[in-house]
Amino acid sequence: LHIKGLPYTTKWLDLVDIPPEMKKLGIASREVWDGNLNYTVPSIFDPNTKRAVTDSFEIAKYLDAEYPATTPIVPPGTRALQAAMTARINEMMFGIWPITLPHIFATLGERDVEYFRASREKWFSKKFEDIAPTGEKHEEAVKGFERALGEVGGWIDAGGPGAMLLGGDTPNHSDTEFASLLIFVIKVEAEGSVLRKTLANADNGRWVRYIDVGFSEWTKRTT
Ligand SMILES: N[C@@H](CCC(=O)N[C@@H](CS)C(=O)NCC(=O)O)C(=O)O
Repeated sequence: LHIKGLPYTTKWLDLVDIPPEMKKLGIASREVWDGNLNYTVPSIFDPNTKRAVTDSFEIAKYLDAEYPATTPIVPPGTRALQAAMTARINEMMFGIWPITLPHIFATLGERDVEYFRASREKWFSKKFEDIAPTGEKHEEAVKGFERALGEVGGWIDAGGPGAMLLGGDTPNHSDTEFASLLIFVIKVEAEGSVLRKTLANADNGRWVRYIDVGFSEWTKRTT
């Protein structure tokens, strides 16, 4: 919405309020992440068309179609490619997600604590305290993250000399997914943590520049 310059207001939700709010908008239950979730954010309600749309890729495609005079997020011919890129970015996210779970847990509001513990224990079939990897498994996950950063860097470089973003000069949907992952790591991990250090130092600091150059304008807004 920022990239397109479309005005909006945000309704922040506790996790436990996501299903009832989505139902209220008329969004159907669906199987997300192997059926571990049925309702997710982001979702939008467009007062112009009275339509509710869930899933970030679907939202991006909807906005491109409904507001064709705005910057396209999924330009023609890039759907398949962006589906592949976002699948890899999600895989990258799931590689480090177990490390971040205890830190997410520490930020939760009181109403979400019980839900978060129970849902993640079911998801991983493990006691919550045993989900985050330790020792070699932790190191492997961090190395995988570093490798994946390099991989995404290679995709950007394949865009030609001077390319800063996956979308070239303007962010595309894959950039928003990737930047969200990086910003998530920065917000949820403590400064000086292995993941934060990896992110800051990998590929000669290119990811700090990526967020600054590509996304700082949009990440300032928190409401
Ligand atoms: N493919 C979906 C994934 C959305 C998703 O997983 N959202 C998470 C938060 S980032 C969520 O809504 N979680 C709800 C919960 O954990 O109950 C998208 O791109 O929108």
